[in-house]
Amino acid sequence: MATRNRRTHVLNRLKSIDGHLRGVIRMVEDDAYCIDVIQQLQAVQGAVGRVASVLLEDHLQTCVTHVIQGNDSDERTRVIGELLRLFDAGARTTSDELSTVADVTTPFGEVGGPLQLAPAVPEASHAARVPR
Ligand SMILES: [Cu+2]
Repeated sequence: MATRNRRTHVLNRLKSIDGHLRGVIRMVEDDAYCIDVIQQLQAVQGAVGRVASVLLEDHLQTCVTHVIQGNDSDERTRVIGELLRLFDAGARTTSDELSTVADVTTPFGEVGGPLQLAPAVPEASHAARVPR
């Protein structure tokens, strides 16, 4: 984490996501319609992913750049290996999910941006639900 500004930015985003997730918890406690809950969870997932992207960009701009410009080849190999493992883990995750790009405005504030669809939910769990 390079700068205090960036750290504050990330913390503010995480606190916003925390508030959003608490709202989803309230929806479940209030027995909200399944699809509404899932849409809010997708919005949370998207927001979490964007925070991860901010952190990755910062890591590339600071730690990785520092190591690449240095003379320690072992450290360079280590940092590149870390990034490759991160990339592989992300590729495995996203290939398991359908993804789309959409903007979502939520009852808990603006959470627009890329949206990942959750894995399909068994039809039976929706059978007894009636939309409000
Ligand atoms: Cu870093």
